[in-house]
Amino acid sequence: MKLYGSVASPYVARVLLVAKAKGLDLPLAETPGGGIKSAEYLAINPLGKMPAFTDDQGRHLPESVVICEYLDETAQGPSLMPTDPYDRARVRLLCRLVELYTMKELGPFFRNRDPAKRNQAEVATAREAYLSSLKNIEHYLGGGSYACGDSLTLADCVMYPSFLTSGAVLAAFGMTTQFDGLPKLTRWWQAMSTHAVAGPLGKQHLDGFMAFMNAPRA
Ligand SMILES: N[C@@H](CCC(=O)N[C@@H](CS)C(=O)NCC(=O)O)C(=O)O
Repeated sequence: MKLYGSVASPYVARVLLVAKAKGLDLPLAETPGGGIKSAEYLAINPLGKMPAFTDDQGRHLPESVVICEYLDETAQGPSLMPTDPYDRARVRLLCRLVELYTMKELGPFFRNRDPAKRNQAEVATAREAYLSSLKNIEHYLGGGSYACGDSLTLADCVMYPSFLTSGAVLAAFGMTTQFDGLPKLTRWWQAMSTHAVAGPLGKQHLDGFMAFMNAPRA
């Protein structure tokens, strides 16, 4: 069993967080052929993105949330899905809101992170959409410490690295307090930052992401 990719990627970090929360040893592997667009890697993941996962039978899976669900269903350790069907739906919904809106709206910020080449109109539109995605997540968060209750679920594992990444990107735009006026997200952030497994994994991800952001570009 192995995971291809780098902990600097929020999509990879969410899978690593699921594995750690399950108590599963999931080693990170270098992408073969020198990168995610190489013929060797595309044979494993034709989407040409990280992560990709290979199970014990040598079968491959792309897409981080799909991998997270597969690990939750197949590995020993505490289930990361609630038992109540509505709560399960809410976990899937939160994962989807992060995926379809929050992370999508981060794209324009990431592309415009160089102030000298910034498209202000594109950033202004993304800012509205990004903040609106946060309000929707706030709406569906539960009343417990974590996203859906008082123990970790897949939603927490997907959300946490995503918001670490977005926090780092948005800081460059003066948006240093993502969760202002969003009490449930504020409380959730505190719980995640101090969680015994999520806290250290989150730090590892953020260190890697900052190194990636600060690396000199050609
Ligand atoms: N929906 C994918 C997104 C993965 C993704 O976009 N990964 C980035 C790294 S953070 C990547 O590989 N980008 C390269 C590319 O899109 O060409 C997932 O959840 O696994």
